[in-house]
Amino acid sequence: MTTNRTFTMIKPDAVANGHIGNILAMITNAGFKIVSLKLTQLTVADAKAFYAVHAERPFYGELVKFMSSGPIVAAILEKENAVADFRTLIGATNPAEAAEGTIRKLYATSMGENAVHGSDSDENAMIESNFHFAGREQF
Ligand code: YYY
Ligand code: MG
Repeated sequence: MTTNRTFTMIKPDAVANGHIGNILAMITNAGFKIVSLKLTQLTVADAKAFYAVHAERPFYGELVKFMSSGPIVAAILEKENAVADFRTLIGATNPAEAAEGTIRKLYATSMGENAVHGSDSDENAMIESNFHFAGREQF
């Protein structure tokens, strides 16, 4: 089932560096509608659970530490073909490899601190959205 929705986080590096407004503008200018939005912070336990799929990877500890280190913006976005189009808008995981004009190219600090998250499938978009937002917060 395709939901035409994806889930994103503006990560602690981009929030700390003052990029919330510019990143949200890029997202809406690219045709995404914001259907849920909040400034929040993950606990260590939240970050471990959110990234549980990466638990065996060598970068997991750093990832959990970073993602719980400061406030993030969580959002659910709606657009036709949302998951794939949003991955295109954010660019490659490693900002050094991200295409010109992508959010990570413009705003990421490093591979680990790469400014934004984007869901990788419709199924994960739904799981991640429900992790962060109650049903009554999803418009
Ligand atoms: O989906 P995406 O965020 O582009 O990458 P993932 O492979 O899902 O990894 C999640 C997250 O982990 C990534 O955004 C940065 C970090 N990471 C890392 O620090 N080092 C790696 N070699 C791979 C990923
Ligand atoms: Mg991923």
